[in-house]
This record gives sequence, C-alpha cells and structure tokens, in this order.
Amino acid sequence: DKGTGSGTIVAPKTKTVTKRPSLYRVLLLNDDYTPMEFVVHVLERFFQKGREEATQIMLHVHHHGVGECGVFTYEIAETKVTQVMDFARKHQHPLQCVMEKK
Ligand code: TYC
Repeated sequence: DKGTGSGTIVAPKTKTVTKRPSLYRVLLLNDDYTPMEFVVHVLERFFQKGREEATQIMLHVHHHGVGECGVFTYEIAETKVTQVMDFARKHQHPLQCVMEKK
C-alpha cells in the first residue's frame, strides 16, 4: 500500500460500480368476459390509479388488446402480476396480467 509521506498507510481506492435496476412493464390483456368495472377496480386497488385514469387504461386495453398498468423493478412487478392473477381467479374472471422487460 502507498504511504502518504507521513508514515500512515492508506488502503487503495476501490471504485464502486452501481447498476440501475432493470425495469419491467406490467400489462393487462383484454378478454371478452371480465367486466369493465372489475378491471377498473383492479387498477385502483393494485396500481393506485384514480377512477379517471383507471377507466382510461381499461378502455385502452379494451380497444387495443393490451395496456400498461405501471413500470416496476422485477420483484415489485412479479408481485403485482401474482396479486392481480390471484384476485381475478378468486372472482372467476379470465383477466390476464403479464410483465415484460422494458
Ligand atoms: N373486454 C372486456 C369487456 O368487454 C373488458 C376488459 C377490459 C377486459 C380490459 C379485460 O384487461 C381488460 N367486458
């Protein structure tokens, strides 16, 4: 190790390499059977959307087949998908929720 000239021994610098976490979109898929109100409720309950935005997202999915509920790190996205799928199954709706890497 280098000295400072004062007789003190100083540890070599170590560079910290930080990496930003990968992000994942959580998507809802359209189907012919899940009630619109149920999808709005899912967006309010699990994605903290207000009634207006939740309705916009639901209608986007209804018309385009797929839509974004939010963007999260892997573990949060996975948890959202599981929560929505469990909730839809409990209510016997075929609603599908998936995640994809951004
Ligand atoms: N297409 C459904 C209906 O007409 C509504 C719906 C919207 C279902 C969004 C799923 O992710 C969905 N009742």
